[in-house]
Amino acid sequence: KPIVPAADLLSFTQYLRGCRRIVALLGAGISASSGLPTFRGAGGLWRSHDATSLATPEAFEEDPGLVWQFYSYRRHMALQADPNKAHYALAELARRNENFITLSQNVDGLSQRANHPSKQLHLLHGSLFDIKCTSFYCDYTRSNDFTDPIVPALDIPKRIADLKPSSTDKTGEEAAKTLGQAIGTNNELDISDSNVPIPDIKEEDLPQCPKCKEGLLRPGVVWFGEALPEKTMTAVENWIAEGPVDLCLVIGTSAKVYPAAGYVAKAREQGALVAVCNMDPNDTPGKLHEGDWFFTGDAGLVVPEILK
Ligand code: BJW
Repeated sequence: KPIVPAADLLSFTQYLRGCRRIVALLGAGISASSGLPTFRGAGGLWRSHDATSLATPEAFEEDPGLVWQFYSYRRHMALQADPNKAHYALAELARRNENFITLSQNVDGLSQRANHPSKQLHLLHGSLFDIKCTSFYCDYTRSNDFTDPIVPALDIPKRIADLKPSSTDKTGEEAAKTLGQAIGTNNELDISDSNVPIPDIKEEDLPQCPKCKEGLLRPGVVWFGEALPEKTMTAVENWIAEGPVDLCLVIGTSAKVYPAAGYVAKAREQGALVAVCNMDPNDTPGKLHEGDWFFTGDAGLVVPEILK
């Protein structure tokens, strides 16, 4: 059953047919349709922590064990999730039109797993499956590491389950008590639930740099206050500046984080009309202009319908 109002769908598809250069900005909402949590609003809490407060160098500095548990959980969830019809529709658009690029703020690998042509996919905030050294003096990185968990100490469900109820370790007793309630329908322990006690992890048990043998490893994502990958920014900015841009799709993002959100205004400067797809009708990238579109609803349903 179509969910987009017929008149909007008609005007959009007519315009789309005449478009040459198109850019899409993706946010966590597109992957919410695949069951992954967003950052802001409902679902933006991990245990009792605001997800954005964990995505900072300061949080890692203060408690690398906690931040690694957050990312280990997110890596696991992303690997369990499947790309949805919106990821596939965008990948298909990229195959049909070499003048279409996707700018993804997401780190979950779902666009790649939907076979989005990689030359047309720019990862603004890195990837959960890239790993790098935290040492200022070390340049160690590795990509596409899908090991889950990345080190045995981050196999939290197993560590908790291994703890005996008779243990004198307080974490063990508490864990054993809540274990029954915390195991979800897929028989997995949900460590995003703050009622499930998680152990402190010793720094030496966290992922260590094999090159410098001094630094801790960290996820290859872009945290607040960090620069986006320079090559990616240059490629995106050059592509937009070449102009004209006919259309900017803004899908499942609150468009509050810069420089990513700023690319919408840059596309507008090159003539683009903007089409937003979001569950929340208030989440627009600035004011909408005459001729723009707002498609309210689940990206997993709306995007395949408007790109059909
Ligand atoms: C659905 C749906 C469904 C739900 N269907 N829709 C200019 C002005 C002001 C501030 C700044 C500025 N320039 C820079 C800043 C500072 C800062 C910033 O932007 N702060 C703002 C918050 C004010 N930016 C930075 O720090 C950036 N770095 C930088 O600028 O560096 C400068 C520098 C230069 C040289 C040297 C050093 C520094 C870096 C930003 C990095 C952001 N990182 C994170 C974490 C990534 C890793 C990880 O995933 O853990 O990126 S934070 C988080 O926010 C994540 C996301 O990619 C990003 C955006 O969030 P997103 O995707 O929009 O998610 P939500 O949750 O906000 O929204 C979801 C939306 O989906 C909602 O609208 C829902 O309604 C909707 N939705 N279900 C459709 N089913």
